[in-house]
Amino acid sequence: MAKNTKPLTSTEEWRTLEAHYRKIGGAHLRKLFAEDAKRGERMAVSALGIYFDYSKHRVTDETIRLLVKLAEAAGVRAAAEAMFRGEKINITEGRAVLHTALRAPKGSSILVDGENVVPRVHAVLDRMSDFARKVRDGSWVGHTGKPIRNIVNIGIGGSDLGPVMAYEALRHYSHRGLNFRFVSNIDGADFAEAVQDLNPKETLFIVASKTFTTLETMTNARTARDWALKVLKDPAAVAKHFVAVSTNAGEVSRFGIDTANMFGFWDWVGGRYSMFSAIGLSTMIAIGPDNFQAMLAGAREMDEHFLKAPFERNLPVLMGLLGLWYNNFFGAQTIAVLPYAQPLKRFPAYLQQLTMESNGKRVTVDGTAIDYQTGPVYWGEPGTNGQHSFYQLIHQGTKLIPCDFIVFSKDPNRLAVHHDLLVANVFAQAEALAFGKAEQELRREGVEDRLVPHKTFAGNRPSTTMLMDELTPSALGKLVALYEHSVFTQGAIWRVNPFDQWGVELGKVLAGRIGPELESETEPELAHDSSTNALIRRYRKNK
Ligand code: G6Q
Repeated sequence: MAKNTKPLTSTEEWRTLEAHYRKIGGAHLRKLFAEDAKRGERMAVSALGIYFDYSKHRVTDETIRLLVKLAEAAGVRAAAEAMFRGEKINITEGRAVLHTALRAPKGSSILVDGENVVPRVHAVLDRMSDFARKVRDGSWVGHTGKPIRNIVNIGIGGSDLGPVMAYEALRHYSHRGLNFRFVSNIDGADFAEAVQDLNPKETLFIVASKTFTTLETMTNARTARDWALKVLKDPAAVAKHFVAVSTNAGEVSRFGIDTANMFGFWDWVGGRYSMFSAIGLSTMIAIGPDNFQAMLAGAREMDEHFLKAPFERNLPVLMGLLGLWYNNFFGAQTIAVLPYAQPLKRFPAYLQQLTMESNGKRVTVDGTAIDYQTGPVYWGEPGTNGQHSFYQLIHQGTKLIPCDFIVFSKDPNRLAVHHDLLVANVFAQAEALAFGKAEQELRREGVEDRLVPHKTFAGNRPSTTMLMDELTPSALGKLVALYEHSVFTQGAIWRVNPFDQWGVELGKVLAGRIGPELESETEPELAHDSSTNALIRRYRKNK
């Protein structure tokens, strides 16, 4: 990463953007569109089958030029190259960051500590494919000889959110004879509900955990083993009903899973960047090895685009810069991700981890406290559902919420009536947000005076519309890599390390202390604050 001597907000590029914001920050999209009849076509980039329309953003050509200069000055290109090369850019954990190697083509070479990791990636992919085929065609049978019909993925965080999201997104491509369930929460309700209608003789558990020590996952895995053995009786059944995805062979075999049924990955794959590794085993079983390869190929195309395309036509860079523009200059606190595609219903949740765990940081890579805003809050729900819920605030509330609309031209279900209406709605929302409805228009329509303020839409609410062809495995790969690299772009400019997550540790440590205090038979001596002490006492009394 480029050595930065000046604080970010004192750099010439930042200062110029501040001045530019003062000049154009208040400009209305109505005016920007009125002044330039071609704006809607000009401010759109078409790449890799994604039509990325950013014309409804509060930017001019000059804004984009200045933002691109900021990215260049921040050394985004060199930083990306260093990541792709396998340099140990995750310096707080001393690790390379190589989720891109997971989709590198056979025959290429990426060195970590002098060793080419690409053959290892493909060796695991081959083993996964072999296993997935056997489960899919019924030749992998359970302990009693019955084929597997249910796959339960047990994992949490990065070992859950990607797999669930991808399964839901690509359900159309999934093996319809197999049921997929995902268990993550330590709350026993999650496991109990997931298996309540399943037969252990036909059920395969994938225990997905990089460390194989995560409290939630190991607790759920042990409960799953007890649940299965209650019916299957013989401990040898574990080998047929449990497989592991992990980097920790020792813990896997201690659990009783044959390491022949373990699919590995490596410390240079971060949890939230791991859905294309063996963590995607459930995805591969669902959609089949060929579709999984197509998903990897889609992500790879986006990797190449990110590395090569000029910044003003580079989708991840543009997306990152637009987010930064509102976050740092307009003071926007959140970004709404609104897929007009029901299969992407878990995409916002997946993105929350990707974006917020990555860039929710308060110090720079070298440990200096930051005095500007870093990662915004991401949230969202699929359209059109959100329209009947929270869109009111986006249209008429007091907060500025840039929106990412994601929509596809084709509907694999071929329910044309539905699809036209779905698409009409997303286009309408972006239009309404940008242009609103002015007072004069309402008066012309004869709206009563007292209602005019309530019915006015100020507009000037920014959004990106991403129009893609169809939600295929390849399209999903592109979309995920698009957001991954946009997070990277922002992280490089904000000078943070997007690849660690120390902020999740403190709570784990404190829970480890409180757990025994809740369980203990005798009254424990409590040394927390008075609020926590009172809560513990009340719970102990009532449980
Ligand atoms: C992601 C985080 C975190 C992690 C989970 C599960 O980047 O590291 O969400 O994925 O805590 O960890 P294990 O896979 O080790 O169980």
